[in-house]
Amino acid sequence: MMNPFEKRICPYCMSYISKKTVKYYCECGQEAVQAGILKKLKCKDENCTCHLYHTKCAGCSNELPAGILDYNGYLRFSLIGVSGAGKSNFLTAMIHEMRRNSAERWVISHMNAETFREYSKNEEKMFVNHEPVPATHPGAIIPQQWSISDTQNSFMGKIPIYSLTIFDGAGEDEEHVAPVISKCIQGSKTLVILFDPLNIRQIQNNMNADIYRWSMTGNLNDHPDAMITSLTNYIRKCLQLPPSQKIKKDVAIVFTKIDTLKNDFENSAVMQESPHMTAGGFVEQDSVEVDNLIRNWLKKNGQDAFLGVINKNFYPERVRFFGVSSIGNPPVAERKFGVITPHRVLDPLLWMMYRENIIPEKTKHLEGGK
Ligand SMILES: Nc1nc2c(ncn2[C@@H]2O[C@H](COP(=O)(O)OP(=O)(O)OP(=O)(O)O)[C@@H](O)[C@H]2O)c(=O)[nH]1
Ligand SMILES: [Mg+2]
Ligand SMILES: [Zn+2]
Ligand SMILES: [Zn+2]
Repeated sequence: MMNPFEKRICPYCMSYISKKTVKYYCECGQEAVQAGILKKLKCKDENCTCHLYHTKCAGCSNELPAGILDYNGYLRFSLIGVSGAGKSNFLTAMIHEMRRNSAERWVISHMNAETFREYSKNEEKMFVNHEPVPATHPGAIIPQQWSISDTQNSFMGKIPIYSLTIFDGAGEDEEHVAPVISKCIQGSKTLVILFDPLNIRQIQNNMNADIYRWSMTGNLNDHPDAMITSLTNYIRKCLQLPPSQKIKKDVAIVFTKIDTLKNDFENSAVMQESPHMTAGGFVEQDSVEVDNLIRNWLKKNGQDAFLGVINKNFYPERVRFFGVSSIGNPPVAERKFGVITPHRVLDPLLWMMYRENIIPEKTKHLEGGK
């Protein structure tokens, strides 16, 4: 459950918001004020008949999602990674999977029209046209805002609702520190760093050339440890942290496109279906197994330096490695996907929910048993 002292922040300008600081507006454009003992909202115009009010942030004047001050918890994360790492396809597949699972327990809903517009455009590309989501325009960071309701856990008739704010920018944006991105990174509870394993040259050499080409949009970034160093330097600049201090955030390091690594991971846990949703919580044991498999895979491929950079910059107990595939299978042609079966795309989000005590720890369901 949520910490009652947790501060809420505006998803647009990241300033703190509370019932006292937000501004209320009437549908007609006039300011609205709270009146009477019940603090009911009333338009300043006595004759107004709108009776429809909006809440705006006093800092940036953006309209705040309805009910944002009453949610039980807040999850906020930024997707970070070079251009072509797979951020936007991952985000689309993640929300798609959450919506698909919604019937069971968690109901995910958009909090504003912009979020739904952006998501449905990308979802159509991916799941209807079977094409990758287009590259994100530099400078165009619009936070996506979703709410997650826990329908099986009502307390005195009230269903807990959590807000989920996600920032997905363009990889190019991570080269210069712009105020908007600094704020997103500062305001994130978790940093989700996406890493495309195809950037390791050894992998390229052992892979079908077509699949490699169809899965890559950016240039080969041959020094993953240097790339991760640049990313951490960038995060530090955004947080105004000196190099001597570790970054105090949870970090999910997500290996994307693992559909191309079936020969490497064979039947190990990374390639098995995610057990968390079925178990109704977070199967820590499975997640640790996947984390180990990916770390060992990095070592086997000569990337000890990558792990070194992670250890140097983050707190080890706050780091978790994940392996996902947004499409489940390699592309079938240039800019063309076949059947789409997202693989383990909810694992990082479920880890965050577990860290926030929103979902419990579970043990793996045994074959055939309950
Ligand atoms: N094989 C495979 N390829 C993928 C997968 N996800 C993305 N790709 C490929 O990677 C390319 C880049 O993915 P994006 O999601 O656009 O990457 P991004 O990180 O959002 O890139 P920018 O918006 O430019 O920063 C896509 O066009 C696909 O060709 C995946 O799960 N498997
Ligand atoms: Mg993108
Ligand atoms: Zn604001
Ligand atoms: Zn009015």
